[in-house]
Amino acid sequence: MADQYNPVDIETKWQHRWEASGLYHVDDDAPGPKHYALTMYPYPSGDLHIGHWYAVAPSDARARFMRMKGYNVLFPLGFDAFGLPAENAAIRNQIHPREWTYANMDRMRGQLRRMGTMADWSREIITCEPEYYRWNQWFFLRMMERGLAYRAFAPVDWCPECNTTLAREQVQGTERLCERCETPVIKRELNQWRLRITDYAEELLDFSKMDWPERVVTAQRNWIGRSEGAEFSFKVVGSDEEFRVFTTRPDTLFGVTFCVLAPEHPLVRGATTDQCREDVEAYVREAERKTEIDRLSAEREKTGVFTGAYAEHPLTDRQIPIYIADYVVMGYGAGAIMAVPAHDARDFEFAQKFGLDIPVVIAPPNWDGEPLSAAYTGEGVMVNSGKFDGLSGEAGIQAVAEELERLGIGGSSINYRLRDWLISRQRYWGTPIPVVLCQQCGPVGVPDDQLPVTLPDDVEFLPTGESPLRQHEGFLNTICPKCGGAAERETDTMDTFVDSSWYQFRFIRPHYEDGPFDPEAARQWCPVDQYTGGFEHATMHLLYTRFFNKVIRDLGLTDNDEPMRRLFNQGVITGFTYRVESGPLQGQLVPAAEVEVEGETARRKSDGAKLTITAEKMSKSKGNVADPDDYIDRFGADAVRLFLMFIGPWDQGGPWNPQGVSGVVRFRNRVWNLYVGAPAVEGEPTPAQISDLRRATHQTIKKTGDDLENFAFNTMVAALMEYVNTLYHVRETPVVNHPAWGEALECLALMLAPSAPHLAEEVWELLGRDYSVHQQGWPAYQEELLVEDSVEIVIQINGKVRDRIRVPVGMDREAVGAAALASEKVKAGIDGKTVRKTIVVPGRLVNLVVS
Ligand code: ANZ
Ligand code: ZN
Repeated sequence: MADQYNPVDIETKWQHRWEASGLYHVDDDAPGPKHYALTMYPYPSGDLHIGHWYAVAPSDARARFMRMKGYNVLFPLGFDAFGLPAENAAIRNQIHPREWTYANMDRMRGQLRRMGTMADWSREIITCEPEYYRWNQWFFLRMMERGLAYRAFAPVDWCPECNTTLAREQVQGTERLCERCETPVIKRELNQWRLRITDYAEELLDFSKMDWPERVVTAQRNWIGRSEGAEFSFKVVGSDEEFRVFTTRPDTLFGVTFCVLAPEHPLVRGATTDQCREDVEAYVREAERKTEIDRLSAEREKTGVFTGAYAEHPLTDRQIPIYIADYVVMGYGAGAIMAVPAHDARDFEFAQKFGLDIPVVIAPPNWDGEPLSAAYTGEGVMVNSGKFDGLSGEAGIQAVAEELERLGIGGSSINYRLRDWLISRQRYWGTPIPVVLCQQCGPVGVPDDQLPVTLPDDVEFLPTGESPLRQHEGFLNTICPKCGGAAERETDTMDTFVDSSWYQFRFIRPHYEDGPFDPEAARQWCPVDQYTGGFEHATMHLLYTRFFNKVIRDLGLTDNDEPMRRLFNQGVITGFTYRVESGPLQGQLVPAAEVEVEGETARRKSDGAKLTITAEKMSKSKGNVADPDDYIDRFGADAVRLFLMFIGPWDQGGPWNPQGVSGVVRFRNRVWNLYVGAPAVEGEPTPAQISDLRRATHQTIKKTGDDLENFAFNTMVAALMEYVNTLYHVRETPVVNHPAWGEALECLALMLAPSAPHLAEEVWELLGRDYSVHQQGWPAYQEELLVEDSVEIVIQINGKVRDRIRVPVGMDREAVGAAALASEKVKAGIDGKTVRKTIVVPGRLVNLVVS
């Protein structure tokens, strides 16, 4: 056997050669149909962790496969370089966010190179570069011109002690305390920018032009949350005020016994009577502190207070008490409801608690006129509803909506759960919103020729949480582009999700200067053919990017309706977590380094205590984090790539098993040994030996190709392993003297190229072939070679298995029976007795009845 495979040297050697020869440079005009493969770019947190590897390595393998299939493949990488962690690091470690971010990117770029990706680094994008974010600003201005970007008051989480806004992740626990000083967080209204994604709500519900996982489509559909119903106004008794409500059940209008305003509703202050004011104000303050998720939860006990005011029922002359309650939220519908306790569970609970009437207006089947013990939300006939009695379902809903329209107070309406996208962040490390706030002119967009509005470097990082831009006089003070008077710049920056909403266009020409992207080149490459990334982005990034694409289309810059034709969501890598199984320390975490595993059981090294094993999300505190660098130093990138693909179906993820890696390392070494030292075998192979090998080769080509096509990386690796086992048997036979053996070794190298690119390149060279294996086509299989020409037959004597033999496919029953009787093991099994009966199941089994 030759020297050992040295992955680190071999991988470094090829990485240098690939780079020097520009192997992965993508030429727009190269032959072959275009294929744009994109994986969600990483946030430069400092280290490429195993989750990044799990996202990138299989995507890279798939892109490589497509390249071998003859496509001109674009597979770019870049960095999501703005964001809060950089700013926090700045406050904590007195290092500028820029410095921190660039150092991290350097390190991660190095790690990505070590992975052996086919990324074309000349297309890299870095979102914190002015040449990138100026185009965020440009898009913002185009949206502002079209009314798609607007400023309105919106609540933010605010710490009254630190005097600052807090990001969601800085608000802790259900208590909602400030991360820094543990003061209860309150809501505060700030004037903030939003993008009008709701203008596209209806079109965003059309998923017909893309092939995305059903799970993502469902999540987006629910997030957009389309409801059909009616919207109309109630008049407040004894005043000119009115308020609107949205309902999905106008057919229940006669069952309204109270109305509820959201505590934030603008009418609350005016409508509340003096007797009720104190209670109402206290309730409003309390509601401010709760999250919307809490408030809408069906399980929470309903609370509320009476405002002292009444509304006029539009169809009867009843006067209806107006309450405020936190289960009604301001951002949905009209921020107020008509409450129908008999037919809405939340209203039912509220009415019971406050002693309000619960009249039935939709008769449940077989209803006897008795009061209800719970809300009836099903179908039924309208009752107690005047001239509408007897109608049901859609007809009732229609009829009441038409009546509201006739009265001129409302009508049918469609409501979406989707809200406009709030992009203002009171942060430094982001894209400055390109707006000047002028006392005279209001908010004025910065003219295009003054872009980019550059983020100044010389700012002070104080832990105030307020953007350091507010303290930067040079940035803050400016002149109004419209009237020339003194004015201030907007100091909020944009949500970093803006950056990734259109990045696929920018990758194509990352340094293009005449616009956000080169429209000609984009026409050629877009849409993205295959996008990969995590499911957690289903309702944020994956919705924002669709919205941006539609805006870009409406600006005339692309013809595509959707940004990404296909999407695949990879799963999550978990880590084995060990805890003491019993005794006084039961449940205590034990770091993996202190664990000894034997088969299925784990024990603590120090005292042999038995441990339970679970697979959990990796985290430092659980001691179950796998550090990819460490594994690459020891085993090389190919082994880690192969192992990640082998773990299980890619969309399901699974536990990182340190022992599993060594299995893959063994496989890799076995592959290499096939190329460096075959023992000489004398003689001529039989035709059967040759055709068996060729069949195995061509079946494996088909299997691995199909699997790569379908993202079934785990079964692809398994098929390669099985094939290598076959080759180890074959190399003991004279087939090694036949061209079929050469074909096998060549095809194996090609089949390994997507998943283990360094190993494949190395063995390709050992075969004496010209550089590079990555410029070869994917091997073609021959259909006629796939067919099995023999089958395995099980031979039983009196129902017990005695032997297995191979016979030619299609052999007749008699001949199969005779072949069975010729087996030495069968002869021994019969042992002189008489064969009474021979049962042959063609292609499967022979049973001999013997006595
Ligand atoms: C009266 C009614 C009667 C309702 C009935 C339901 C059943 P979806 O389907 O999710 O759109 N609603 C409206 N605005 C609200 C708000 N801002 N906060 C909380 N709840 C609100 O839900 C629409 C229903 O949710 C509306 O229809 C309204 O209650 C409530 F038998 O109106 B319904
Ligand atoms: Zn002005």
